Amino acid sequence: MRRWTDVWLNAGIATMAWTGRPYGAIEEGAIAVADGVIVWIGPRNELPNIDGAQVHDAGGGWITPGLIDCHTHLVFAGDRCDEFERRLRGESYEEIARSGGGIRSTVAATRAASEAELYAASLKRLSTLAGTGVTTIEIKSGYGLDLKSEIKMLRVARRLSADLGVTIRTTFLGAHALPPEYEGRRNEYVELVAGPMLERVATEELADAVDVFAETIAFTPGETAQVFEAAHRVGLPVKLHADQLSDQGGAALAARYGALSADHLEHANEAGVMAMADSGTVATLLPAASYFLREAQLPPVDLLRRHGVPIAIATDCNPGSSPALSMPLMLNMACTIFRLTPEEALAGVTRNAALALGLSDRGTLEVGKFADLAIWDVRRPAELAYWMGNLPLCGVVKAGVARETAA
Ligand code: DI6
Ligand code: FE
Repeated sequence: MRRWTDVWLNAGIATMAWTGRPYGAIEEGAIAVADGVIVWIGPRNELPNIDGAQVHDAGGGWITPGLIDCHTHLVFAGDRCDEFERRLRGESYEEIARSGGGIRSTVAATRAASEAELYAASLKRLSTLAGTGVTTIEIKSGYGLDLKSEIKMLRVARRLSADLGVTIRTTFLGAHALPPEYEGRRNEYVELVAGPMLERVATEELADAVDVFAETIAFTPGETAQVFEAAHRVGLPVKLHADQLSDQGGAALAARYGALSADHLEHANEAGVMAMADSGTVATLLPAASYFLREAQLPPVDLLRRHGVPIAIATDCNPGSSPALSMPLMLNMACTIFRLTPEEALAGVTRNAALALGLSDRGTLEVGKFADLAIWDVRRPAELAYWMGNLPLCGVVKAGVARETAA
């Protein structure tokens, strides 16, 4: 038998695995780890001899899988607090976007920032988010919108993973908005994204997936398909910002290309949801964006449940529609605004978030998976979705190694 290096004891364990029990829970559990991977998990009173292993006392709370934020735009320069104030005075998100603000104003700031400045600003946000129990995060490009600046963003995202004990998956989102210099020349920009930009990103292995913002203020279904075809040619899976502000048939489009996830989905229709169920596409819901934009239309949670589409929950961390940096707050919002159960919400930031990133080595606590753990000072798992602005986190373990936490 492989030597166990570490054992965690004295906690309930929400494994989030399919065991038939709520949360896949083990009331008084133990987890043994070797080489960063879980080698034994079960009730403490069945734990074999642990001689030689370092024993960690989890303090009588609950252990969950390390949280996974599967949709962020965390690398950007500047902020859009001024637009927040404009919206409070009555302007809409779309009006601000059409008047040259919105994504374009972050593009100007991000292009102007040096790689070092962009890294420093992003590192601060990442360490805040990581300090809320996050061990894996996806980061999209999409505020560069020219070859040089998109590459700069993706390089910063890749480099960020080094110090903080967080796995970073990167997504190329060149088709986030039409850059101002391409006004009136949409085709040329889409060809640039689907051609030279994507080729460079693929050659330098800077992205793990490709995303498009399909929306009236962004890209059409036809343009989206063009980028998706190109992504498949270079062997990258796709994701889609789908049906956020209007029904663009985005859910069905994502499904047609076997997308890992379709995200937002407030205005998705039932045919699209059914297509997602068939293609195994995850629905990533972003409650903080709904909240921050005061979007009245809620995503079709009942349809997603009825058709068995896995639901993930993410921050959508970005300066325009979701300046969110706390995963436990997302759990609360997913329940309060979208009416998910606390168990569904927790599955959304663990098991289903891993699916949305195409990762089968994490997201649940089972033998063979990475020992990415979050340790919480709570009496039962539903409490994780209950508190607002309180962070009952007492430890994070990344691949078997205890990580410094802000908590
Ligand atoms: N949908 C969003 O919610 C973000 N991007 C997107 O495609 C918003 C990005 C921004 O406003 O800066
Ligand atoms: Fe987004």
